[in-house]
Amino acid sequence: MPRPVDLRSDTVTKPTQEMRDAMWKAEVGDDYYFEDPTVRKLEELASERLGKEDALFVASGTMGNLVCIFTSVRPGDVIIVETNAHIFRAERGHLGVVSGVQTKSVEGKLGVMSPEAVEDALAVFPESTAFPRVSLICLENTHNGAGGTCWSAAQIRAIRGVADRHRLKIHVDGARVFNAAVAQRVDPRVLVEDADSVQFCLTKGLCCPYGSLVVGKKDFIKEARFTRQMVGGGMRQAGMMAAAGIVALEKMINRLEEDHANARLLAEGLRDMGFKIEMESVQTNMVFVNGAPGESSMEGWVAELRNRGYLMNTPSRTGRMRMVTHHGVLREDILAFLATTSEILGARKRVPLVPA
Ligand code: TLP
Repeated sequence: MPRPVDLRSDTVTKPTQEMRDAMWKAEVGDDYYFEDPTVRKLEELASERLGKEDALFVASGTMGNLVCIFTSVRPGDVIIVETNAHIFRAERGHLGVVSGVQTKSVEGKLGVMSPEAVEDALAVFPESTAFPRVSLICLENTHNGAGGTCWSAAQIRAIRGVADRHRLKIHVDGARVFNAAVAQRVDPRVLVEDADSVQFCLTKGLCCPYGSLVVGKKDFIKEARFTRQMVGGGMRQAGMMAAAGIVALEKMINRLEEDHANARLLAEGLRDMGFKIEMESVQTNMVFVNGAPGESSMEGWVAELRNRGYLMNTPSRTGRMRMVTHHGVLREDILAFLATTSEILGARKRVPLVPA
């Protein structure tokens, strides 16, 4: 029996020993009074790493996106989102509930919207009395629903051109922006220089137990701090959590490359066995499988893997399923996973698992 491996998400990563030590020893204070030195250190490090004026520590990616969007819009505004954007599909509707915005979705190619498609979407809202104001374009880098795919700096620059022509702001949901930077071998600053606001998560592949950061201009972060307070996100001795974030930003980014290599190994191995995988979408630490080989079913395969101790997502109604590599998944685990899959498929040829 191989060791249990969790391929559901990179959110399952656990704090490293170095993080636990840093948390234990963290110097703390009441952040409401700006007296937590460790939170301040993390915010300074985040703004420096992303090349922005200031940063704000928030509870989660969802809170980071919510705070940025609420701070950038007025109720009734329209925001442009990609069809499968996380903020639109998977954040319990805070866009409507909290910010009171409407969304105009634009279909991207592997999650990347073209400037032409964004222009077309904007054409629906002329500047005239009856029409709502469009205020913000949201990008997701990496794009989770599209497969963990990357926006390049040039693609973002093209959207900046559109935003400038229409006087719009750009928000980047950069939950995994360091994966995008590592995969493209660029400084993360390059990927966010055209954004007005960015949120990134410490809790995905970076192994932290808690938190995201919002970065932007000083005035924006000042307003964002009020929004965070409004949604109950004000913090006290949060330096305990921020301490892990500092270790993440200093030590955990370069190793994301290993996760990407493992995802590639996984995708190629499954493709070679006949699984349906859009290889173009395998750019970082995610592999989306769109179908099992031949007569076998995704459900049957996943059930067999679960019986053997693998933690797997449930395939969607269309049979699509995401697997994510991270700090807790080694190259040997991927090789064992592929060997197990091959064994399951071999057995299935003799005794069909799922009746026809
Ligand atoms: N993504 C999670 C979940 O959807 C639960 C995952 O497993 O991938 N933006 C993006 C692009 C995200 O992928 C996520 C979380 C968030 C925002 C929200 O972050 P949290 O979970 O910290 O609120």
